[in-house]
Amino acid sequence: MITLYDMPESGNSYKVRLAAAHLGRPLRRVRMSSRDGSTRTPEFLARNPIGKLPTVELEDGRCLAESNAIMLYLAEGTPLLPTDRYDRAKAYEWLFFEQYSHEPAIAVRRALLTYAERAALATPERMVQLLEAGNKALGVMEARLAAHDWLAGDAFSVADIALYAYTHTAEEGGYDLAPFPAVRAWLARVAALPGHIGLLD
Ligand SMILES: N[C@@H](CCC(=O)N[C@@H](CS)C(=O)NCC(=O)O)C(=O)O
Repeated sequence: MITLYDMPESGNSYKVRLAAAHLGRPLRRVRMSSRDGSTRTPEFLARNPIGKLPTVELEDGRCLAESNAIMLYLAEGTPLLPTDRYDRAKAYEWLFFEQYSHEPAIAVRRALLTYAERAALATPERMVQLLEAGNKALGVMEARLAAHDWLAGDAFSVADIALYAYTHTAEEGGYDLAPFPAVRAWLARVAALPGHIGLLD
């Protein structure tokens, strides 16, 4: 069985758990945190030199990091990865968008507001800038979802899991989802799928 080095409240770790749940694939979970030094131990750095969660250890002992890479590994050959070449490339497009334009605003603003030890980093200028960047990312999702049920192609995929992970907790980062009705409808659609699990399940 694959071992997941897991941070329960982190959307990045949740992506892996949610993808595995949809695939009916059990994971052995090792609870860790970016906040208690456990990602800085020599044992963990041997598995992932960048010291970040999630990281997985495969059955043969090889390790893999980066939430979206791990999801792609799990999704290979399953309905979570579109078979059509263009739709698959669009799924990758959303994964890169998530890492560059969405998570660095929406996840970071949530961490600044909810992790007490990061409060000093939440300067007014930074919070405004993160709010603007996150709203821009939500606007990009809204434009797609206003006309389509799913982000890539016509079926639920790794793209939806990657974007769901931090969009569904965006309000904890101070984002107002009222101006994004198609995003809200999509969040409900994802949560209603058979196999869905919550962040803290
Ligand atoms: N791009 C990475 C980001 C992973 C990441 O930043 N993980 C955080 C928790 S959400 C972490 O482990 N931080 C530990 C540290 O920076 O020491 C991914 O998608 O997996």
